[in-house]
Amino acid sequence: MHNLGQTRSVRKQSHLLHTPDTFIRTQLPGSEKTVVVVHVSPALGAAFTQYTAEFETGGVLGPALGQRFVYVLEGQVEVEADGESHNLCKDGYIYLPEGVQHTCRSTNGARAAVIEKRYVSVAGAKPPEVLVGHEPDVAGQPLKGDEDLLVRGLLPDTFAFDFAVNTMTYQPGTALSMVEIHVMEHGLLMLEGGGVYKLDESWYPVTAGDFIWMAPYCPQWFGALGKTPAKYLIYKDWNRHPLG
Ligand code: UGY
Ligand code: MN
Repeated sequence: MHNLGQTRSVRKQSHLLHTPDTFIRTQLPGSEKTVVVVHVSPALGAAFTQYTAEFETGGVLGPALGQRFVYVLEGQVEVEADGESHNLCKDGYIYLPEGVQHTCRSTNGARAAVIEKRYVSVAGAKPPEVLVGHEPDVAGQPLKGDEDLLVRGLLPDTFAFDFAVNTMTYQPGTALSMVEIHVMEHGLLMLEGGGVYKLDESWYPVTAGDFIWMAPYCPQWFGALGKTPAKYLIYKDWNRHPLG
């Protein structure tokens, strides 16, 4: 059924709201039985790409262009890298450095959020190695002392890494304490619950399954609504000099 041209999706200079009704599935070179929804890429002005990979039974993802971060949303993904095999289940994640040969396969089908970015090296910091984790095992840190807004940093905050991926969990009624405006861009996937996102001059109702891209300096604020916590996975470029 068509919806008479209505959608919550919006594409503006400073941000994109990408809702599931507008997702188009494509395939990437080297993939088998796996489709992707590319949410953001340099085509939109971003310095990274983020997509959702949907693996059928026995699906395989093609090679990365740059570093790759995989976060499992549903099902299981088996990753072979550096001669080791890692079995990731829901909320499991892996960081794969640029140039590391690997395969991502799902025996029984899965969905995963995938981020790729060319690595920017920095003098004095050795590039990172493969890192595997499970989000619920990461200790939540209150944001600016707010115990109702917990940030889980999924990657170590060291100069070896040129990006950060965090989850942020808001208890119902909790909001960012300020409108943020910063040089970093964001890729954000709503994992649970919902609320209102203010982006630039616009206010958007958002819910689990939505994706948001925020360009550098996009004014941003979020308040959680509803009776269950709101949670999102959020990428930002990090730890590098603004002149590159
Ligand atoms: O890390 C961040 O910049 C985060 N607080 N931004 C956001 O939630 N929009
Ligand atoms: Mn921010």
